[in-house]
Amino acid sequence: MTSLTQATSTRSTRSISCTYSSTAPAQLLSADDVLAVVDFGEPCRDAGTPGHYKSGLLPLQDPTTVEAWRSNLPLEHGAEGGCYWSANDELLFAGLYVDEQRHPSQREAIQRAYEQLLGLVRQRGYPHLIRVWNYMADINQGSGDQERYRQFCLGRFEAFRAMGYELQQFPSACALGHSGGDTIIYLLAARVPGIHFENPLQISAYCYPGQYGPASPSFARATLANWSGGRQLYLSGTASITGHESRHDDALEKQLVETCHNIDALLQHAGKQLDAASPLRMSLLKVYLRHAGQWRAARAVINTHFGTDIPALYLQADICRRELLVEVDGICNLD
Ligand code: 3EB
Repeated sequence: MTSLTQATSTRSTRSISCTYSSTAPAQLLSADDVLAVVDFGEPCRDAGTPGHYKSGLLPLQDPTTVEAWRSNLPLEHGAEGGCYWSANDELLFAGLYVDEQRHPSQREAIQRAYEQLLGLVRQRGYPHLIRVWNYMADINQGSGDQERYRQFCLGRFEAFRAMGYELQQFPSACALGHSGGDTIIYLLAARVPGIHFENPLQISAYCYPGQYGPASPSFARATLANWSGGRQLYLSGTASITGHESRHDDALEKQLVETCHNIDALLQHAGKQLDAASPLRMSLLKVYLRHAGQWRAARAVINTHFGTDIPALYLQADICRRELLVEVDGICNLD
């Protein structure tokens, strides 16, 4: 079994790569090839350093694990319009902490935050979104359409609309609940468009019926980026949903098997569309669990399904639908 983390000295052979690491964020960020570090300690709060994102999620296996994003191309970093960014010739990684207290409502806070991020990516010349990560406190708090996840979806949708993005341009994404602090939104954007994919077993999220909230979630099931150093497929958070309905309420193993089945279907579909010479295989996995105590049970299912060679990070996080216990995302490096 390969170890979860890799040595600090691993230089990327790609214009972007992601590995799990146990090296301290400050040390990682001092290297000239590091685009960004996503830190999983709590709380979610502005670290004051471009490229260092404190997500507020809790790693369940090794508390020191961070996500290290590297590039083999020259990098530039900056802060503007309330956003941090790091970029090379092909792509831009940006993040924004949202202090909801400074806005009349959560919905407006999220809409403004998305408008700032979308404004930044355009202004810097990377208007095409590939992947967005959204982590917020108390994601399931509030009832009916007032639930925080649903209000988040509304704010995000309004921003995409205001900024002129079509449904077909929505990127892959995930939206999860953390243990406390601000909302963080970070993203990967490109100079040229990616290719977005839907899952044949699921209704497109942006077409979910009104029972799930006042605005459908704005994301694609996966996005392919065609970097100079090789193609990458970014998977959205995938859960135990078929059609638009959650399956296997409150049964972890069954939900996870359904989730793996959804990922298989998505990879097969994308592979066929891309005329891939061999079946697409996951290169990196992230497993979000509502209940920390279930991570070993989850790992057993993941290992059976994907084998033990793919680095997998287990995190405690609340899933956006209350009945869901687990969600999985990841990256597939194609060539
Ligand atoms: C789902 O399939 C499960 O709102 O950005 C997965 C990925 C989910 C992204 C989002 C939500 C989001 O609907 C939840």
